[in-house]
Amino acid sequence: QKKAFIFDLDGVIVDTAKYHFLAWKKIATELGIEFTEEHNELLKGVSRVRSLDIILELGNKKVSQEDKNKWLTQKNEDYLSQLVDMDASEILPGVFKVLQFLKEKNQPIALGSASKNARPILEKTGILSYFDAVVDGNDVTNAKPDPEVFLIAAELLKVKPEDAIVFEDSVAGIQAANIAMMTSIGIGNETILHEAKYVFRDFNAINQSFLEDLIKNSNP
Ligand code: G16
Ligand code: MG
Repeated sequence: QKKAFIFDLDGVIVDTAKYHFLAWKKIATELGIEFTEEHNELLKGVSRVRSLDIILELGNKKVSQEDKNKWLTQKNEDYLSQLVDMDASEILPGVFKVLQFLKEKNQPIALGSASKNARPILEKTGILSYFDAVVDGNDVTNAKPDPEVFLIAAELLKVKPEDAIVFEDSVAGIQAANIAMMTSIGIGNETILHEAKYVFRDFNAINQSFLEDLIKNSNP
């Protein structure tokens, strides 16, 4: 039986969610907008452009397109400056073990990320070769919770959406997987990710028999 295993990037494979947060927090502060970790949940998995709009909505603020572009550039430069020294140590716990296991079982693996910086991150951390397909923010027009990114990934892996399994740390990403009729697996807090079919604290909490069942069963 062949399934497709689709991994989100930020907050699932690498611990970059914190860098996104810090960069947005700085901008919110400059704009005089309160921005907490709780607000930040709304931004996870969401495109850069939409993220800025959400922050402006939170602060009831309107700015010109020119200013928006300025903030977007600043956000990305700040974020990228955090990634300069990035290496395999930024890979989250248990990720390698799961990728390795799926490879041994000949299961196709894809990346499904909203980020336009996904490829350099996979390269820097040395895990690009695990992925049979990479779909990121440069390949889609509709951001999560739209399922486009995951549907393209399943198509590239030549697997039906019902046979795809998605690992996600964001509410928007879980919703996208559910809309696509894929099996959604939340990585993180089970209260925040309650819409997911399963939730695990991290990949170390996922055992091999659970993965074997996913491979064997039709959409459980
Ligand atoms: C990620 C993050 C989001 C970020 C988005 C765009 O998505 O979760 O916080 O805003 O990508 O990233 P960039 O500014 O690098 O293009 P994912 O889907 O990998 O979690
Ligand atoms: Mg994410």
